[in-house]
Formats: sequence, structure tokens, C-alpha cells
Amino acid sequence: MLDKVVIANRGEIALRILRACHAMGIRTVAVHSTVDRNLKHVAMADESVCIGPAPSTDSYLNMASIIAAAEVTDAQAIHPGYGFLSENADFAERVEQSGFVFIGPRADTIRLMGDKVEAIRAMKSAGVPCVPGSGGPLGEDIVANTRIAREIGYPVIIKAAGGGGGRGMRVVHSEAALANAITTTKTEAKAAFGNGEVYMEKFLENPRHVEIQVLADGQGNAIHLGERDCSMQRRHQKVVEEAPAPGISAEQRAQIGKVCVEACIRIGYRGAGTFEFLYEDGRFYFIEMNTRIQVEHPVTEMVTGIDLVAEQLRIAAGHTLSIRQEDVVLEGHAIECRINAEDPETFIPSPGLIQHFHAPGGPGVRVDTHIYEGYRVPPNYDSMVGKLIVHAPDRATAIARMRVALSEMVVDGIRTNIPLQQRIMRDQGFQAGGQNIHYLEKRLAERKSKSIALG
Ligand code: MV4
Repeated sequence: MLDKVVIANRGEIALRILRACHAMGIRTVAVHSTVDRNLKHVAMADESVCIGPAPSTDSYLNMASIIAAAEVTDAQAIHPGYGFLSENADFAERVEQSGFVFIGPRADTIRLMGDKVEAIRAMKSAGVPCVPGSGGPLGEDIVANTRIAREIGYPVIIKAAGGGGGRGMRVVHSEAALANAITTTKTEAKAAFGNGEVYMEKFLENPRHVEIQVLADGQGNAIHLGERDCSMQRRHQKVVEEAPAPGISAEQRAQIGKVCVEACIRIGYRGAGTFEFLYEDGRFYFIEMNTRIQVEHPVTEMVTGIDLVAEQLRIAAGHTLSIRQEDVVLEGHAIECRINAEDPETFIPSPGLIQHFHAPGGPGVRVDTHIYEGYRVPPNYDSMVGKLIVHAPDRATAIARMRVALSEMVVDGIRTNIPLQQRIMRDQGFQAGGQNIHYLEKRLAERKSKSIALG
């Protein structure tokens, strides 16, 4: 097994990684920015290294500082968590060239999935169902592009090859708007990602966001751990996630899961990964692959009983997968509410001092958070300060448990989105299940117009 791991992240995920390491007898090195010296995992780590000032570009994105921290502490491996450098192929490459293990896929796999055109090409040829589209980058010829759009049928969406996660996209409803949309998306993509390549897909109007979790050892073995529904989102930020996805049958799950597993084996995938799909009219359409552990991984852990971070560490240590597909059994239903330090009405970030904190508890309740009484949420990073996860025999019971847990939870001193999460848990549409990606934003817009109308 690995003997010492650098945790190249902060907040709740750094604590989650530290817990997995310590449970496996692996020593930990916390790397942190100057404003983060009071993070909970920094206090718990075997060693800690300050890697720079508050701005993440100077600390959590500073590749040289993080690798230097691994060198001075004589660590063996680096866990990137999510965000920051987790999907940076150049970082993964530099980590390995410096003689450390990158806890994630090979650098060339990360690079492949970072180029959405190439990722779709690879997945399509591996038999993964994709959205009808250009099947490659768009050229300059507007006549050719118009023909592609006509074949796909309007509306279409123009996406940047270097984009992803909602950045660099434009919907086109008519032929008249096509040429301009392509030009503008290209220009923006070149400026934002240094890559002006764009591609075209059929625009699906009312899909759900359903993703498949996989684990692969890079030695010819892969399994899937079922799906998560992440359709409850606002501005490409997930708000609530759940597993399994409402209305997906065991047969459908096994079928799409098998396709993902075969694709993993085909590309020699290593580590934890997520296949992102749009799901509409009973069909899956691949859009992107994430090559990291994700924020919402706990809902999968709760329904499978598998510790995904521990599996990442075992795979990084060179072990073959010890879990067989037939050993993956889904039990019950899990829901995660992201807890953000933000105003529940305006969504404006609300950093500051946590004056009181009471974590909820009881059967099937899990709290993944780094906050504590007296902790000051800095203004420099993402506003997510924790995740509340519940597990129950069925979805209705999970919602009931989440309602109780949210009502028990006290985070005083800052504003949080707990009131928003309480409204979602009481919402009839959410309770019905299976809402699409536009549902939450529509409900929020309705509420806003009502509050204006009522003064
Ligand atoms: C789409 C789409 C509809 N049709 N592609 C947004 C994030 C990026 N991962 C892909 N996204 C979308 N791609 C086609 N062909 C709608 C979205 C989309 C979306 C997807 C998942 C979760 C939330 C979303 C919110 C708006 C748009």
C-alpha cells in the first residue's frame, strides 16, 4: 500500500481523503494556502505545508509548490480531489515525471477526455451512445456546416471542444442564426480555452442529467456502480444529487453500465470516473467523461457500501480491482444536499465566522464537512462548505430523513442555502422524482416573480 499521500485540495474533500488514508494506515500531508491554515484536515494531517497565498492560482493551482511539498515530505503519491488540478493532464504528467503516483487516470486519458471532440469520438467507437452530432470539429465552410445542422435538425447546440461543465456553448434555433453562433462560439472558445475548435450536437430540450460511476484498475478490469441523478441544478451548479436515478430499471442500469465498463477497458481507464449522460425519452446520450472523484460520490457510496476514495488509493497502489460486478448490489436510496455559504434567496456568497454549528445525526445520516464552531469561511474559494447525505430503504423515507436532518442542522454566523434545500425537499415536483435539468431554475423563477407581484 502507499505509505504517504499529499492531499492537493482543501475543505470537505481534503478531509474525506485524509479519513480514507488514515483508515488504511497511510500517512497524510496537507498542503494549504495562508488563509487555510485553520482547516480541519490540516490539524489532523501527519504533516502540513503552506504552499502559497490565498488566491488559488498561487496555491492550489501552483504545480511546482505542490510537487515540492511531496518532495520535502518524502511522500509517494498525490491525490488531487476535485476541481483545482484534478483534471489537468499537464499536472498529472509532471507528478509522474517527478517520480510520484498521481491518484487518477494516466495523463493521456485526462488529456483525451479534456478534448470533448476526441472524448466523444473515443466513446462512440467504444459503443457508447452519443447525441446525434457533427462527429468531429466544425470546419470553416458554412455550406457544409448548414448541411450538418439540417441533417441533425434544429435546434442544435454549438459546443467548444475545450469547454465542458456548461462553459462555451450556444443553442441555435434556426439556419439564419447558425453562421454567427459558430463564429462567436469559436472566438469565445479560443479566448477562454486557447482552443477555438467547436462541434455541433442536436440540442435536447428537456433532458435529465444522469451519470454512471465507474472504477477501473488500468489492468483490464472495470466495474460500474450504478447511476446518480444530478438534474437539480442552478447555473450548472448541482444542488441536490441522488442514487439511484428515479425510474431507471435494473435492466437499463445493467445495459448502460456494461457499455461504460467496456469503454473503460477499451481505453485502458484507471481509477474512479464518471460517464455523464443526458437522459431523455428513456434513452442515454453521452456528453462528457469526468476523470476525477466527484462532489456527489457519497450517494453512490451509500447505496453500494463501497468506499470510492479507498478504492482510488488501492488502484493507485497498483492493486487489481477486488470487487466483482456481481458483488455490486444497490440497496435503498441516497440523497445529497450541498450546503453552501450563500444567501438562500440571492445566491450571493456569504463567507465569515461560524458562530454555532450543530451537525444532524441519526440512522442513515452522513455529514461531510470541514466546518466547526469558530471556523472562518474564507471568501477566496467555492462557497460549498459541506454536504448532507441521507440513506434510507426507499426514496420517500430518504426525503423524510433529509427534511429532519436539515431542520436539525444549525450553521450560525453566515447565511447558508439550508432554507432552499428545505423548500426543495418539500416540493411536490421533487417528491414526484425524475424532473429535468430546467426544473429547479423554473421553480426559482416562479417564486421570484410571485414575490415581486406580492411586493
Ligand atoms: C447539452 C444540453 C442539451 N443538448 N447538450 C451543460 C453542461 C455540459 N456538461 C453539457 N450541458 C448541456 N449539454 C445537448 N446536446 C444541455 C446541457 C445543459 C445541462 C446539462 C447537464 C446539467 C445541466 C445542464 C444545464 C443546462 C444545459
